[in-house]
Amino acid sequence: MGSVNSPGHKAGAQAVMMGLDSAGKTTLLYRLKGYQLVETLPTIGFNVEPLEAPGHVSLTLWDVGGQAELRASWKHYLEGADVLVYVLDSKDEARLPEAEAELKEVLASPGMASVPFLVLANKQEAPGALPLLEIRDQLGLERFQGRCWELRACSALTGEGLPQALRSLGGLLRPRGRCVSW
Ligand SMILES: Nc1nc2c(ncn2[C@@H]2O[C@H](COP(=O)(O)OP(=O)(O)OP(=O)(O)O)[C@@H](O)[C@H]2O)c(=O)[nH]1
Ligand SMILES: [Mg+2]
Repeated sequence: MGSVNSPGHKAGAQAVMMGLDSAGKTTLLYRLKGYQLVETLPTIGFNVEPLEAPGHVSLTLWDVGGQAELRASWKHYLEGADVLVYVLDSKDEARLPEAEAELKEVLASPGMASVPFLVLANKQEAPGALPLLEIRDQLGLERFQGRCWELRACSALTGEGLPQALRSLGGLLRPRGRCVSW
């Protein structure tokens, strides 16, 4: 059973968004809601919003704070998750190994073996952002061949790639058909 403040408690499709601090999760959440760009503060705890994905897919998107000291609580949000959204800062190459290690740990958590995941390479408009191919290789995403996952490029700042990200999210939540990775 989930706690009151976790996806396990809610009805409908539950999407849980994680990633290192400053990856752009909260900015993404509010951009996906169609809000004006807002100045964010590091998230302590979580933000949550209902969303509609294409194909009449209603979901609840949980945006969980990513600072190192908060990551021990991530497991509580995974309970009841139907899809994981993992956000990366594409211009933070130095912390890509840390992001990869955290993703690996999340995917190895109890109950996550059959949960599909969407990796969003955010901040793609920023100078020096790593291209998608390089991110795929550095994260070693190819080794997840038995799972359902997708990798998308986006920018929460410009809005580029967000409709595609939402479409991917809806697709991953539909009953399993073919899994397209990217
Ligand atoms: N250049 C650029 N900056 C972005 C983008 N998305 C977010 N940012 C900036 O990145 C910083 C961190 O964004 P947040 O949305 O607060 O990051 P977060 O992942 O929610 O961080 P935590 O809550 O600490 O886990 C802010 O200054 C945002 O304006 C983007 O697509 N491009
Ligand atoms: Mg945040």
